[in-house]
Amino acid sequence: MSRYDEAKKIYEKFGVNTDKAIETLKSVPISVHCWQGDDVTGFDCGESLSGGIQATGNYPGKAATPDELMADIDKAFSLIPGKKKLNLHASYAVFENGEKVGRDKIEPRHFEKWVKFAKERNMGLDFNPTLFSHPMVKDNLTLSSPDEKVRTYWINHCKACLKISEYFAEETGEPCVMNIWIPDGYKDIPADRLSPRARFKKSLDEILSVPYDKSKVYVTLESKVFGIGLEAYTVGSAEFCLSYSSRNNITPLMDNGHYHPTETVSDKIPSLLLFNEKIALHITRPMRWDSDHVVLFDDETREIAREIVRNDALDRVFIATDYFDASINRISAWVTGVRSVRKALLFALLQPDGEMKKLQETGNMTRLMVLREEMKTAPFGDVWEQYLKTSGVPVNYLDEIEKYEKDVLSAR
Ligand code: RNT
Ligand code: ZN
Repeated sequence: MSRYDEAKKIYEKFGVNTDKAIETLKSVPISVHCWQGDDVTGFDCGESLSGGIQATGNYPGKAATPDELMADIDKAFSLIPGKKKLNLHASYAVFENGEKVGRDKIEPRHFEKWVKFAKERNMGLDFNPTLFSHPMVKDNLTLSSPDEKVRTYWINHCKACLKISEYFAEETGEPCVMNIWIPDGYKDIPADRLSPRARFKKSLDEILSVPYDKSKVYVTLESKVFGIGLEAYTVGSAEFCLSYSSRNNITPLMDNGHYHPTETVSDKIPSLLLFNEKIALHITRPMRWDSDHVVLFDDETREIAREIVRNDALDRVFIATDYFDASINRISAWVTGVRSVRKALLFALLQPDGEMKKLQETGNMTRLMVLREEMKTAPFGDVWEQYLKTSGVPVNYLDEIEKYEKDVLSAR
């Protein structure tokens, strides 16, 4: 009997069908961020990374052109199992023949190359306006700036991004999630916390006043607690973003690096599911701050996955990754992180949730604890390997990446 067959039997004893878990997992899309490939640099204006986020490290071989980034994405995606979408930022616009336009004037045609890339790979696209790393970010403010010129510039940018998102959805035949995140905030204690938020609110109203096809584009709003250099005050706080989203029927997005260290996104998921048709996630790994470390198969990633799976919400949660490590091979970082999310989802699909819920409802917390611990050492690895094999990707991915590093990356 193969290791998988034995594992299957063991899980059966817990009332868990491993074949079914594997099949379910295959169709769950994960939106993979393009920005792991080049440390969030983009191609449009050559400014260094700002907005209170940081990619640290200088591992050689970083993608510097659209072609390089696309080749790296291909390499990474060939080693990542399951259905994928590609998540782009506006700063990844491809300007050709010496043309260059401001972010307030970008058009679908500046993303034609990406659409072609996605279509050839049968993949959907998600999108993000880029409100950082740009000279029009004034005093760390964009949509909440007191300077009307600055605000208008970024409002027009977001409006342009809505059009591009619609274009993505139409071309790829898959809905596009467009996520708005602004870095706006103050390093030190502000004199007025209300006015910037009032301006952000008005700017969002203006952006969303443009009609767009809500069955094709899901606008999400991402909150944050603080950024580097913006420690005292963040305009787009959790309360602001949640309230705005629910009042305006857009989708809230939670990034698990954006909360106080003992808060967990896993605990927030069920609350949001009760009040929203859809919710969105940026899965990352914060280490002491919003450090955007590569996602691992750790406790909180598993708990996030479990809240999605046991609440039967796989089709209600837009799952995306968001991390950037420049200190290790970037392609390996990509693959390890996205595989970890998948692994967590498989782990979640292999839990006897019905039994566990019953134990909780009947107050048998002793047995619940013991069962939870027992499931941790069930032969998960064998089911994971079966999933990889039946998804057409190798179990070991590093050899191939090391070869790619030698042949391609080291020549850059
Ligand atoms: C920043 C947010 C945001 C960015 C990306 C690049 O703290 O998490 O989602 O990481 O848009
Ligand atoms: Zn994020």
